[in-house]
Amino acid sequence: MSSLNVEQCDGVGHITLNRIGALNALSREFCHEIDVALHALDNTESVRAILISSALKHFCAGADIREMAQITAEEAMAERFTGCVSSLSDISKPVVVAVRGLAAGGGCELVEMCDIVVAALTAKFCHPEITLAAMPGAGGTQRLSRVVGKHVAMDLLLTGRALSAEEALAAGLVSRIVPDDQLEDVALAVAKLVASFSGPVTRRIKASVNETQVNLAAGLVAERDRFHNCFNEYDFREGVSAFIEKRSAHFLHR
Ligand code: CO8
Repeated sequence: MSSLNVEQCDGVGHITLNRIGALNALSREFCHEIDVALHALDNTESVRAILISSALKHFCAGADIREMAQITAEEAMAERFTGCVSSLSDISKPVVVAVRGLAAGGGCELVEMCDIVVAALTAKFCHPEITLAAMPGAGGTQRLSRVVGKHVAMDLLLTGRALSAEEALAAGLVSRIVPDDQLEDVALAVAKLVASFSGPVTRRIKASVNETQVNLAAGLVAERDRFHNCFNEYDFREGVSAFIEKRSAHFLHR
């Protein structure tokens, strides 16, 4: 079965994440597949809005920790590895995301790159990178802080705690909350509504809103460099090993 399903309907290009067995963890291969699908839809004239959802119980468990355990610091730097879909924030068309279950780490960064966030009532949002002695590398420190403000962002990033859908709505990370059994229908209806409006204008609105993100590009580069430094550290190797071995991490603070 494919790990990605792409459909088109009424001006909406719909990508369904379906990497079974790893909760949509963002391996390099999976990220590449998503990147290719996103660009194909961005370049398809009949598509005026994109919807991303998950076929699994969780939206996305973040970067693929098993894969990252194999990557050296040199490889991470050379590849500009972020453990995340890199091109989502460059997509010119509006992107709606439907979040069910957990959006964790790189999965939460994907949500932060989208434009309208529809969450199931039981959805949760977190940045647990700190529990691995890691940090966001694809915009988590940058976009999250701009959306929810410094103090909520620091709480999430430094403690790893999850926000409920209601807390995420109050903090501005989520656009709207719907009952779990209505998630896909409502998110698709939102995407179809956006797609029913003038494509050039919705793209201009998106570009204009994104221009409010002052200094985002420089912040993303600085964050990525700091993220790559994690790969050189003992605690990071211990953190990812502990996850894989299903045990608590014992950090030495170096
Ligand atoms: N990568 C690889 N495999 C994963 C991941 C992941 N991120 N998350 C879950 N899996 C695997 C599990 O190992 C498990 O595999 P198996 O059945 O073979 O043991 C399978 O998916 C199902 O997972 P669980 O049994 O744990 O499912 P639960 O419903 O009990 O729990 C959770 C779901 C809460 C999502 C739990 O799986 C979890 O905590 N996952 C890790 C979440 C996380 O820490 N994400 C952040 C990753 S780091 C990141 O995204 C940003 C980049 C930071 C870089 C550095 C990090 C190393």
